[in-house]
Amino acid sequence: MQQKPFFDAPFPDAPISDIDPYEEHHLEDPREFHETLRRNGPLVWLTRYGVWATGKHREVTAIFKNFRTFCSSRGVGLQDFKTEEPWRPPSLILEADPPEHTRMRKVLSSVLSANALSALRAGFEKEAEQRVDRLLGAGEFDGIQELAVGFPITVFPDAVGLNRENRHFLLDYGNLVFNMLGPRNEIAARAAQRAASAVAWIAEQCERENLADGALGGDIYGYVDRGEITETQASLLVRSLLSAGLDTTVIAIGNMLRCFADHPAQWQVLRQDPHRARFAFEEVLRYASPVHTFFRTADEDTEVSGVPIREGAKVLLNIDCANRDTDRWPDANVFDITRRPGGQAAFGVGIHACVGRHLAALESEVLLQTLAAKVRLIELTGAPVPDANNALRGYRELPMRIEAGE
Ligand code: 4MI
Repeated sequence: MQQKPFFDAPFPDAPISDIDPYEEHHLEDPREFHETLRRNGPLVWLTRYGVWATGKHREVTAIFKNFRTFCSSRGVGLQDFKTEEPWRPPSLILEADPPEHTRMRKVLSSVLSANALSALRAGFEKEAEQRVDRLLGAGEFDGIQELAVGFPITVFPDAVGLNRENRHFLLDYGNLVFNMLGPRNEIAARAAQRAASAVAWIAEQCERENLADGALGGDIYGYVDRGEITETQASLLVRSLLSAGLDTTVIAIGNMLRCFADHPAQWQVLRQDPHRARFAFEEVLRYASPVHTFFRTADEDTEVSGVPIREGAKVLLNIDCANRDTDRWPDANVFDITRRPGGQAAFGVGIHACVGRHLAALESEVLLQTLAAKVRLIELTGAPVPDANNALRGYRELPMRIEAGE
């Protein structure tokens, strides 16, 4: 048998653990890893990977906010871009620090502002209504295929301005992007195999001539015409939309369906007052965070909550554990859409906090409101099948049915 790697603790008496959070069973059910993080907190050294890890809300938030010391330009996965070659040209926004990050962020945040997106709502509503109406007569169906994938895979590429062919490549590519944030394990290898044709296809879709006018992709190229970014930068920013925009919302919607199937009383609370959809979505993100892990890299010697951290150290930020931190929310393990889940970390915190969050919220909110208006009951009809991913936590299958009701 292959010897497991072992990275010595960086100082005597450092809290250490040999748990491997990237084993498939931990990715599918993180409770044991979360327990390890809590027991050893606030930071624990993972001997299998030679990285620090935290799942405390306070430390996760503090490290996200301290973007100068804990940089993103050395990669936000397990790999250090300073010492290892990234698998693709780094993202100009996710894997960048100020001042370069700031310029790119400005472009995407105006293209993706709540205001710029409001014109999309009516089209999203129409698509959601047709889909829900069809499923009301369908009996048992797979909530992942029919809703979590089916809805965003139509509205999102339309919003970006992609043509209609080969859209399934978007899922394969996103799956690869997120799996490559972890170790080069079996899961990453399978993702790479599946995405073999998707990588070149994505690069092609990012070119100006393949993007419809009057959609988000074209809006990004508008900044080239005004001399604010180069053509190459524009294509990489479109790549960021395509990397981040689909798998995340697919997982979020799947997790949302599971939350409400498991908590029928909360479904009734929402149906009484569909305007709660926006808060409900935030609570889903807190309770079942789609992105479980991002890293930062210490770009200088520093310390966090008394723990010394050396330059070059990677820190694993376990977002879904932080979002269940009972020091932050005494009833963190209760799914309650009436809470104000302010401070939940699923979109990240600080300068890198999700720039596409208004689009994600619009998609989820429209689907949720449509369901709330037409559906009395969301019910699982079989066991959900978890989808092990090195950075995302969600389901591959969600057998379910929905019941019509005013
Ligand atoms: C939040 S996930 C994510 C964000 C940005 C990118 C990929 C994933 C990118 O490629 O810029």
